[in-house]
Amino acid sequence: MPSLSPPCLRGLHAVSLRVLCVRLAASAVSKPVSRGGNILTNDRATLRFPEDFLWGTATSSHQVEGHNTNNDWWAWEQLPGKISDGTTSGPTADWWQRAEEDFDRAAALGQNTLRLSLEWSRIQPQEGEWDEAALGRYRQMLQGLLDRGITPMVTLHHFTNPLWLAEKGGWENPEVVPLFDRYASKVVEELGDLCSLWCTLNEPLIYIVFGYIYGTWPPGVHDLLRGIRVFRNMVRAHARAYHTIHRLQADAQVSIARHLRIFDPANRESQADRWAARLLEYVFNDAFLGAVTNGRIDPPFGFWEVIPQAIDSLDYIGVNYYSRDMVAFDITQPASFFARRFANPDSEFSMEGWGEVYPEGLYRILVEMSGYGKPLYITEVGIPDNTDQQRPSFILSHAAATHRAIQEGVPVKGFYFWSLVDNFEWAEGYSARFGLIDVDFEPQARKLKESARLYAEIAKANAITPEIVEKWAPEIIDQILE
Ligand code: IFM
Repeated sequence: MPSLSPPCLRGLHAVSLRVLCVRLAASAVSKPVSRGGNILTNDRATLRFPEDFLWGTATSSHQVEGHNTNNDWWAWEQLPGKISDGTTSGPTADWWQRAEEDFDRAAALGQNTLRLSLEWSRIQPQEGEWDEAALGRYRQMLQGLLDRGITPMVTLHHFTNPLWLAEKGGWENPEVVPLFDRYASKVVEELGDLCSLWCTLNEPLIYIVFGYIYGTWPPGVHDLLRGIRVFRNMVRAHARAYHTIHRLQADAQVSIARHLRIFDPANRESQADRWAARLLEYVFNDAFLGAVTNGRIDPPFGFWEVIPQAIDSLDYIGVNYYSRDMVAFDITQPASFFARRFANPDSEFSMEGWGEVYPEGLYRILVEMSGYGKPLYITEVGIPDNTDQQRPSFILSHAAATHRAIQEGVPVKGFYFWSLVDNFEWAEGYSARFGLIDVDFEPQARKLKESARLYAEIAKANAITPEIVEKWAPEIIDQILE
């Protein structure tokens, strides 16, 4: 698709230049200035993080609140065959009643931030109708976090839509732009005194790919053109809400939590594989970020259309990082942008079907994203691990990758592990557990996993010490500590 090259490469040259500067700066100084540092203990370096670094966890309303019956996901779950393990979200972690109990646990674990999302369908159960009690409950939750010394980060849209919105076409309908703006402004008017870190949208490309291309999430569509419509409306909705939030709150920090993946060519010698990997990287990682930074919607999402409101509409970049895909060119897969994706067979894997464990990828993404010249928050990083065997070394290796980026001058401000508690994992139901805290959903019983204790040691020390690594994952000490 040669028509892609000119605009996407133009955007990239500016970013790549800044990435190069970060790398040159890192190689020119032996020690970083006033950021995290290295201190030698027992012949191994302790990796210290910047003083005001945020350590926390991320969640989303539908995955933890329970009984969100008024949204499109609830309706979808009730359809036979939609959830792989046959479950429905049901009460999930019951945060609508008992979030504060888990906030206590987060605070005891040394976490000083928590990312949660608001459920639009609770706040606005019908078009034009606000539920003051629901807003009151969110007030209570946010105040509860602040009372525990936990800084909230609030996401406005994390995959679920009120039924009334879904019925009028959801994100395909351009009306969603003013509707989302109204919702955002109501939230900031009501809750803005309790929070200044905002994510308008969570993982827009994941939402589009699963809902409109694979069709495994609501609305269950297989239609790239309809997905493109959603992309454009999401850019517009984000841009408009960005300005509204800033009008209402001078010190707001507003962004999007972007799921960013590494796409590496299966065969680096193959020009076709390199091209296919680059194309996926552009479509999945870069196009949306390009639109909300330079305001331009490029092919295949639009024809170099400029949306002035979208220009420079990110105050920071929210990075959700999970894994990498190896990419081989495949002429038979035009609908997948001529790409066949698979996990690197020579690597460590997480649970079947969830791909490779690749901490280097987080470092690479952070360096790449630093090219946008904005602060970065790792708004999610996590692993499905039902036995908690891999999670401790995963946390250590990904925190170390973050430290490495900070050492090189990348302005990473916080690390939100996905997730605080086990919760409803969308089309996988309860078959994939991501929590630091084990939840037995029937009696609503909690049990700290070992990885929660490890994460607490890092958060409380604001560092990765040799003792921590020796205790929790000695097998990777040589990889992460000098
Ligand atoms: O559970 C999801 C979350 O809702 C969005 N990011 C990825 C997580 C794990 O799949």
